Amino acid sequence: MTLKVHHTLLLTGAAGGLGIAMRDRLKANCEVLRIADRCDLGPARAGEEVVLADLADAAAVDAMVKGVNAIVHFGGISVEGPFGPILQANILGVYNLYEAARKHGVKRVVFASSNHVTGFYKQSETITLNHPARPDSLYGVSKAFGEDLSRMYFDRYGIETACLRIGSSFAEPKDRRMLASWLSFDDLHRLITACLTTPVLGHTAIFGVSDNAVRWYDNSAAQHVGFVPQDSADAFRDAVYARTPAPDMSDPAVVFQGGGFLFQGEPMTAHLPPPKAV
Ligand code: NAI
Ligand code: 15L
Repeated sequence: MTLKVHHTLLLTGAAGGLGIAMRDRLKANCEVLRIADRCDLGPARAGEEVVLADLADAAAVDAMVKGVNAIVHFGGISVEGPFGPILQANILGVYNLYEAARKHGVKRVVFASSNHVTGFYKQSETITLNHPARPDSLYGVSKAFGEDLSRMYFDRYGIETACLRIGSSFAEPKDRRMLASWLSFDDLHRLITACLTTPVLGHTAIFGVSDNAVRWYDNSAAQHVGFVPQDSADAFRDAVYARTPAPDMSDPAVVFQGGGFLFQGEPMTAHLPPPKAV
C-alpha cells in the first residue's frame, strides 16, 4: 500500500516532543516534508523544507501553508497554563491555520487534539465519540475549539479533518494512568497514516491510544479511519506498578480521566471538601 498520498506534507510543532518523534517517520508519507515551528529546527535534512513561523502570525502561517497538500498540525501550547499563550497559539493559531488552508486549497488536516477535551469523565467510564466534550482545563477548551472550528471548515468548505484526541504519547507510560492513556510513537504514526490515506475521512474525532487492556475510549464511530494500534502499555505494567504507589481513590487525579491536568493552572475547587462551618 502506498503511503505517499500527498506530495508535500506540512508538520507543525516539529520542534516538540511528538514533532521530533514524527519527523523521520513522516518521510514515508510524502515526497517533501515541510517542518515548521517557532523554535529553531536546525538545517533542512534530505527531503525537507524548514519554516519558522509563529502560529499567531497570520501572514507567516499563510506562507507556511502555501504549496502543501495536507497538514499534520501538532504546533501549539501542549499543557495547561495562563490563557494568553493558549489564546494566541491554540485559538488564534488554529484559526490562522484553517484560513490559510481554505485560501490555498488544502483539503486534509490531521489535528492534534487531546484527551483533555473529555478529561472530566471518570476513569471508570468508557466514552464514545458521541459523548459531549467535558474539558478539564483551559487547554482542553482550546482543543475543543479546534475540533469545532475544524468541523465548521469541513461543513462550509469541505476541508477534511481528523481530530486526534491523543492520550499520552511518550516513549513509554510514565505512571498508572498512562497504562490506559498511552499511545506509542509507532501507533501515533500509524494513526496519522490512517488519517492521511483513508479514502474518505470527512470530519471525525478519534481517540489516540494504543491497544491497552485498560481503556476508557470506544472508537467504533471512527472505523472508517482504519486505525489499528499494534502496541500496548501492558508490556510496561509490572514495571509501572513496581515504581508507583497504590492509587488514592479520594484523589481527583485518580478519579477523572484528565489526571493531573485537573490541578494545573488555577486550583480546582469543586471536588474539594466543603469548608468547615465556624
Ligand atoms: P510540545 O509542547 O513538545 O510541542 C509543541 C510545539 O509547538 C513546540 O515545539 C512549540 O515550540 C510549538 N509551538 C507552541 N506555540 C507555538 C506558536 N505560537 N507558534 C508556533 N509553534 C508553537 O508538545 P508535544 O508533546 O509534542 O505535542 C504535540 C501536539 O500534540 C500538541 O498540540 C499537544 O497539545 C498535542 N498532544 C500531545 C500529547 C502527548 O502525549 N504528547 C497528548 C495530547 C495532545
Ligand atoms: C496532553 O494533552 C499533553 O499535551 C501531554 O503533555 C500529556 O500530558 C497528555 O495530554 C496526558 O494527558 O498525559
